[in-house]
Amino acid sequence: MKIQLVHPPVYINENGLTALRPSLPMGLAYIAAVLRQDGHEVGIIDALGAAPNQTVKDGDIWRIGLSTDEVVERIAPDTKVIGVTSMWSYAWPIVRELIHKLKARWPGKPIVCGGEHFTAVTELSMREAPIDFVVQGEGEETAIALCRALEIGLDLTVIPGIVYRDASGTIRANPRRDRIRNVDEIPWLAWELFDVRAYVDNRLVTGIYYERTVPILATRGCPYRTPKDVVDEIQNYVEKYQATNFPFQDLTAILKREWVVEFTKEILERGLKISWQLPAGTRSEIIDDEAARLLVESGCRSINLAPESGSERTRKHMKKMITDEKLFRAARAAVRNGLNVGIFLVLGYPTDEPIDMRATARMVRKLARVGVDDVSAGFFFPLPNTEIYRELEKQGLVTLDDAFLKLPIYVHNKFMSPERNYNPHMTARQMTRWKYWIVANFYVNNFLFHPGKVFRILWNFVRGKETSKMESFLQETRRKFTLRRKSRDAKAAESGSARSEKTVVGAGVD
Ligand code: B12
Repeated sequence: MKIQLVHPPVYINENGLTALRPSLPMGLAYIAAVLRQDGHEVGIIDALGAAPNQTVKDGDIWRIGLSTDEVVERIAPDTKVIGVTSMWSYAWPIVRELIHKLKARWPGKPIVCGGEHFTAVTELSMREAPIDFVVQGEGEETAIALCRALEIGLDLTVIPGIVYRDASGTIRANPRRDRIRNVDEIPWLAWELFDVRAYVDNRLVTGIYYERTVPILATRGCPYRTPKDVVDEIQNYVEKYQATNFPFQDLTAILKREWVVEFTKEILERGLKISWQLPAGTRSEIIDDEAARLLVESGCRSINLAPESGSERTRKHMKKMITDEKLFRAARAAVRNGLNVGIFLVLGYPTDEPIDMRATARMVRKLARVGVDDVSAGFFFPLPNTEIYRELEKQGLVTLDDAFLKLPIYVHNKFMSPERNYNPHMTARQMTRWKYWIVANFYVNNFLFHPGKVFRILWNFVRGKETSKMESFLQETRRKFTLRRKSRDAKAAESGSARSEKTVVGAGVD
């Protein structure tokens, strides 16, 4: 059966302070692999990969990728099922628009949706868009079962993991499917159906930019793939695509020490000359001198620690188990062994008071002195279907509308705005001041205590290289600046030639 899988366009916040951008859709590439293996003909319409430089202003942010109309037009008429992925709820207004257009243009083709967004806010998605099926959670087994059922007309009520409309239009949810236990048996991703190069060349990658990049996933919730299987996959990309850099996409890729040791040894034994990174938060309990040394020897370049706050009280509210002692032990070991270390902070959690912000400022000063490289301070936003969301909902502070869903795209804005502030103890303006104060505390101390870093950053800026988030930020700023200048020049040239054409025409008339 012919199935068309769609990676929709997404929002991007060009005004944000960070270089955080969307990247390759791993979920869709996994689904493509299993459906192909099951005998289907799978086509991909990747709005981002097909037009990585196409940005259009939409309110105070931008859309990136093919337009929704362009996506709809690319659907092959003989397609039997359309699959749509969405990882982020903030992209819902675009995805919803796309689904409406898909249904209007291709009313007979069932639309199957999957990804973290659809799993988190299934009901709202089904209510607001003409979706036929949502696949909840891990999608491989459910997608196979559903597509088989659609192909030969089997009973849908027995397929775990799907939400659908019955004959009367009522939304029905079947029981959830168990997680895949033998994760090594999941086929590797079908990257050959995507333009991976387009992502890499346009810096649509996670982590620090080291060119030939392919993302990697080591876990599926709790189950870990065996280190051998992960390294086999890496080696395959090295041989097939001459890839050299592998950012892990797992929320916490390394939880188990033995896993890290075995993984790094496997890379070293095979003599793979690669770089790899842990862009999401890493459990600091794992990082001691020995672990950090193994990480560096096997090519790990950067890790991130996620204390989120310097205040023990706030961390307790967030249910963050990290202690200062473990955080600093990990930071020291990582820095000593030559890893690039970033720190993630969330500012303005509803319980945060000025005293907590001061504690965060104190913590980042100390981390800067230890030699940590970067700090990333985002404003707090509640995600739908989380505990804090339900608490705020009870207090009547949140409504599940577009403005709310779009909040995360603004977390790295230059300024906090009053309507996005969920903190009753500080105004948006105060929050903004705290952000700059905390970031300044970090970098001033960092540069004072490690003046060599200033020269490294400048030198890398000049030669267009990046080894830290600050350097990525500078390269990204330069890139934006050059793009803007080019588009200004092109517009000026266009209006110039239009003017001279007019003059020529005018001359003719004369
Ligand atoms: C890696 C990652 C990133 C990477 C980006 C990777 C990328 N490809 O673009 C980075 C670091 C850039 C990132 C950033 C952000 N992220 Co993020 N990220 C993740 C993370 C850790 C893993 C995603 C992943 O690749 N998973 C692996 C794949 C295989 O799983 P999957 O996508 O879920 O796919 C499976 C199923 O969903 C399903 N499926 C998926 N698609 C389809 C399609 C069909 C047709 C079917 C049938 C099934 C199906 O099958 C797949 C295989 O089992 C998730 C956490 C998580 N648990 O998923 C958060 C997560 C997706 N991120 C989240 C958020 C909020 C963000 C940010 C908005 C945070 C912020 N404000 O800074 C930013 C936005 C960045 C931006 N664009 O500006 C939230 C989204 C919640 C929501 N409802 O919106 C998540 C869920 C984490 C969380 N806190 O709960 N992120």
